[in-house]
Amino acid sequence: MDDLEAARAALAGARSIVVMTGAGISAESGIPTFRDAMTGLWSRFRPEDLATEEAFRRDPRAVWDWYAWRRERVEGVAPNPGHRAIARLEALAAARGAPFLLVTQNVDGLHQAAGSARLVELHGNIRRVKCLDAGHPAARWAPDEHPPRCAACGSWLRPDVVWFGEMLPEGAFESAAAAAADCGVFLCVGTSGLVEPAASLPRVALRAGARVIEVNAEPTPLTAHASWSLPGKAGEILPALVAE
Ligand code: BJW
Repeated sequence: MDDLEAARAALAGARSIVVMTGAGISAESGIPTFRDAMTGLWSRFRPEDLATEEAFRRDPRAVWDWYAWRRERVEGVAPNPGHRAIARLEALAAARGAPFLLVTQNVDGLHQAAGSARLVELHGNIRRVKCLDAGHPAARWAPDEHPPRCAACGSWLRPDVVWFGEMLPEGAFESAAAAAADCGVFLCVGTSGLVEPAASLPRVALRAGARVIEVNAEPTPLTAHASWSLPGKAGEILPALVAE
């Protein structure tokens, strides 16, 4: 039995499943990853210049415009076969009564668009906007302001994503960690495993005795510890891994 076969059998019979995804799963939908040398968003921009509250306070226009550009890009793309395979995995798990949780670091909403329902967004969602001071959600804003102001309190609007140095959404990490500590199989897809605390989740699963499957185009710090490492593109491997 090769690794794909063995991993497929483990997934099909798992008593419970946690899937964690990163930017790699959306790469084949046309969304640049963060750290890939040639195409990563931050090969052109330094993250510390854009994805922190300090950066936003220093240059609110540049940060707002960068996220506006990315939001537009996200709204113009569709889920790929990798996203759809994960939604199918959730349906198959539900059909046999196995608990399932998808934990995504992505802010693009493509898992929901593919039909995933049981999911936790660790780093927020770029399609939502809230105000900087009070977190008031905003559904519309003045398009000619960069950034616009909150209608409720007048503070700047910002994307509802988690920047470096910020806490994750309340309860998000706790739900993900509890599921990781109690799963039979943990499937980790398209993440470099460099950003904490998300990167700790496969380690939590391994310590609890779960089988860990990694799908990634490149080796990561997890690769040597995974039960099965499946190198390649998520959009090609996941449909084969989740074949009925
Ligand atoms: C493919 C593919 C294909 C390509 N198929 N694969 C412990 C130790 C050290 C530091 C810390 C620590 N704990 C916390 C920190 C600080 C910090 C941190 O982790 N820093 C590191 C850089 C070291 N963490 C935080 O600040 C977090 N908050 C926190 O811990 O709060 C508690 C706290 C608060 C205050 C003080 C102290 C503690 C928050 C982290 C927020 C991360 N936010 C971002 C931006 C979101 C908004 C936005 O979109 O702009 O989230 S950063 C960015 O990285 C984004 C991603 O979700 C995240 C992870 O990236 P990901 O998904 O792994 O993407 P890449 O590009 O890195 O990797 C892509 C992978 O795909 C590659 O492996 C490719 O090979 C692969 N691939 N194509 C399959 N087709």
